[in-house]
Amino acid sequence: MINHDRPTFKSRVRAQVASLKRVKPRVAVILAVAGVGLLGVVLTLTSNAATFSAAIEAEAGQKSGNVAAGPTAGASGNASVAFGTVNTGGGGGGGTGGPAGGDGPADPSDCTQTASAKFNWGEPQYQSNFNTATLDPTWHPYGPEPGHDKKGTRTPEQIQMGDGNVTLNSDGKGKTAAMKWFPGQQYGRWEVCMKVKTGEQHYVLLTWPDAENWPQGGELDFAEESGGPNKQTFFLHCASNQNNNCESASVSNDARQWTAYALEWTPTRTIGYVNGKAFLDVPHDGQIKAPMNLCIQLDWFQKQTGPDAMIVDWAKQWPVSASKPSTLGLKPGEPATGQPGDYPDRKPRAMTIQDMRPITQ
Ligand SMILES: [Ca+2]
Repeated sequence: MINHDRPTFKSRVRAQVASLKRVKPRVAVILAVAGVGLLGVVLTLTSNAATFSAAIEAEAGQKSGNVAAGPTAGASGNASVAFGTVNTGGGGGGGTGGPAGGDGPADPSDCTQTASAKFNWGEPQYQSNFNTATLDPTWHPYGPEPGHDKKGTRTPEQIQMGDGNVTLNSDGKGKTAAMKWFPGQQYGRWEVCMKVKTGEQHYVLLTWPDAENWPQGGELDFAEESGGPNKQTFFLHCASNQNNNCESASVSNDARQWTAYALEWTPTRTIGYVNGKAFLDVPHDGQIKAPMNLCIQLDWFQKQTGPDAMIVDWAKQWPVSASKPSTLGLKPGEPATGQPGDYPDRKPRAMTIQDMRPITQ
C-alpha cells in the first residue's frame, strides 16, 4: 500500500482496522585477511568513529548512495564504520545470478526467531546488514518528494545509519522516509528484522511491482501497521481484483520489540510470518505474475505525533525454484519514487541485474 498516490482505498482500509536503541556489544574489532580473492579488513567501532583514518571514511564514502548521513551517524557514541566489502549473500543462488553484494559484516542479529532459520531457507541471495556508515546503494530512498497522498515529505535526509542498523525517521509532522531494494524478483522469500520507535506513525513492509503498474501489478503488504505498535496486518492486493485487497490477516505483536517479518510468495502459496510463525497462509499467488521489489516505508497519514522511526537490523532475499529475476530496476544509488507519474526519471527501467548492483570487490 501507500507507495503511490493511490486514491482512497488505504485510508478506508485503515479506518476499518483502526482500532532502544539496542546496545550492541560496544567494542568489536574484527580483522579478517584473505590472501586470494576477497581481501577484507573490517573494523567496527561503536565508541568513536572519528578516530578512524580518512582512508576508512573515503572507502565508506565510495559506497554511499544519495543518502545524507543522519545527525548521529559519524558522531561519537553510536556510529559504525566498516572498511571493505564483504559478500554476505550466496551469489547466484537459485539460478538468478549476479553478485551478492552486501554492506558490511553481519553484526549479531537482533531477531532470535526467524522464518528463514525455522524453515531452513539457507543462505540468502541478497542480504543487507546495514553495518556501514552509509546506506548501501542497492537501497533507493524515495525523493525528496511529497509523501503519501502528496502530504508531507519523503526525504533521504530522514534515513540514518548507526549501531549496525538503518533508521527511517519520522518527525511526526510530515517529514518521513521510505526506500526500496533492487533487484526484485517474481516469487521468492524476503525477511526483515525490524522494530519501531513508537508505532504511532504508519510503518509498512511490502513488495511493490517493479513495473509500477498498481493495481494491476498487485501489492504484498506483509507487515503493515493497523493498530499502532501492537497490531500488524498482511494485505494481499490481488492483481485481478480492482478493489485490490483480496486477502488479509492480522497479528498481535509489539512492533517496538525486534521482530522478524517474512514473506514467502510462490505460484501456489503466499505466507506471512512474524518471528517464524505464519499468520497469513493462502493457496495462491494473488494472480501477481511479474517481479516485485521490497519496500520499507514510514508513511504519514497526517497524524501529528512525536518522532517515530523504523529501525532495521537486516533484510534478506531468497529466490525459490519458480523465481524469475527482475528486468526493471535502478542503478546503484539512484533515487526512487512513490510517484512515477511526477518523477519518471526515478521509475524503474529496463536493465540487467549487474546494472542494478554496485561493483563488489
Ligand atoms: Ca545490522
